[in-house]
Amino acid sequence: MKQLLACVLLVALRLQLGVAIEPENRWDTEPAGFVNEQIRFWNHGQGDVIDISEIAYSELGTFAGVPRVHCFTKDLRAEHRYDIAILGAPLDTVSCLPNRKQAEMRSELTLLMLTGGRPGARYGPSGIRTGSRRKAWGYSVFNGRDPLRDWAKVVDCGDAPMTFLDNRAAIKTLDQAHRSASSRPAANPEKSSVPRIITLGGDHTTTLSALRGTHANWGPVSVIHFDSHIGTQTTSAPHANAGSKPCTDSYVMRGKTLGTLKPESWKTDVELQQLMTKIFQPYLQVAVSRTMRISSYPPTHCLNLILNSSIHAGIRAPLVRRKGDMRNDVRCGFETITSREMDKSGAQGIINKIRERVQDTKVYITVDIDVLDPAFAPATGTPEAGGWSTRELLAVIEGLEGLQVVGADVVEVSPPFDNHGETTALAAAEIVHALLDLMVVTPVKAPKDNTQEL
Ligand SMILES: [Mn+2]
Repeated sequence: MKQLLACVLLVALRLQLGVAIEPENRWDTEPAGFVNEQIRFWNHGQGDVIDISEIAYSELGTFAGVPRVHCFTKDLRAEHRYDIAILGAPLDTVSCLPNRKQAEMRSELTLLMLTGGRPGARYGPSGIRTGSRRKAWGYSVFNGRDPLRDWAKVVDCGDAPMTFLDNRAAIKTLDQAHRSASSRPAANPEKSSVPRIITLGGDHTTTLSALRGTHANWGPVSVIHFDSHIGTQTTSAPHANAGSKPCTDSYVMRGKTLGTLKPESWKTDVELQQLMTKIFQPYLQVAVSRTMRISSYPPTHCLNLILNSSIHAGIRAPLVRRKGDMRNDVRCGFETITSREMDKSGAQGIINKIRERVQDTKVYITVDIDVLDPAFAPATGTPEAGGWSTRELLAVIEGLEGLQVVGADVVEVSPPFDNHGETTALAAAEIVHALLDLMVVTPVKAPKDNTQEL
């Protein structure tokens, strides 16, 4: 009761002396960004001119309000340099093969189909940016860091120009966009030699381009793959019998879907063949030697962009083949953590398992938003009930601090299916922010060989 009285008295006193309270006393530490601007507005008097020259939150909607930079220009002057870039990949390839006959045709379109259930991932980049409006500043209560006020220059490249009329052209332009955005000197050469990219999908096809771009600068990587689907099933006849499901799953994880095409079918599409040759040839030798060591699986099936130390986490979607899918998955270099392991070992157990798997290799983290339960991420192409909460996933990601993260993405966000509270967009933005934090806290330098041409 005494405390209540004291509070009332204090409030009354403050109201009376309101004008005497210095604005700077409102804050313990230096306010920043949005807060600064708010103070500017609060403090203005009649006739004052408000300085709007440094207003940050009224810009066009880049991710977390970071500067927009033209990342596809050949102009490499300082203003076009950065350390970490957000790159939108607005693509969804929704068609699935309706019958066996078409499956047997193995058109290249088969290879690039991802989102089987709900289209709309092409709006993912703008949706995630919208969800990031309140991420412009702020120190984490968990680790005390703010990745946007640290050493790294973080920028938003906008979206790669991806046509929805031709998947091959779309992927090619995304390849180019990744190459361009990541093949320039970084802004802080003492910390990082070339920029690292966080891609906003787009469906999971977009990960292939990102992995190609990552490989070009960093070599093969361990992939930490958060998803409800394993994504390594073959795009062959079985999926003609199983509805849209396998289409959903057979995205081009580490080039695997392309890799499972029979060589003779490559010849049906010269352009695709050239594309594959061009892309895969430089690191075939690495891939073959690794593949040969891990299994007798034909090297043509595993043209690794990734290392045999990759791992899925959050898996729960049904398999097409009772045992064959997982057998194939192991051959492709993956270990699997199912969604229910969260109940048994908790976030820390999962963190330990991932760390044990990837060791000190360079890692690429790909987050399919459907790793979350549809309660936390309803807006996605292929929702699977029984997933992790947003908090659980964020805890796992944050637990990966210290790993050498050289690339990342958040894919399969389909804003047309989000709710009014933008639940999925908020979760996705938070995840991107967490990935960004991992990159900032652990700078990684590219091998010298890969930056000579810059
Ligand atoms: Mn998925």
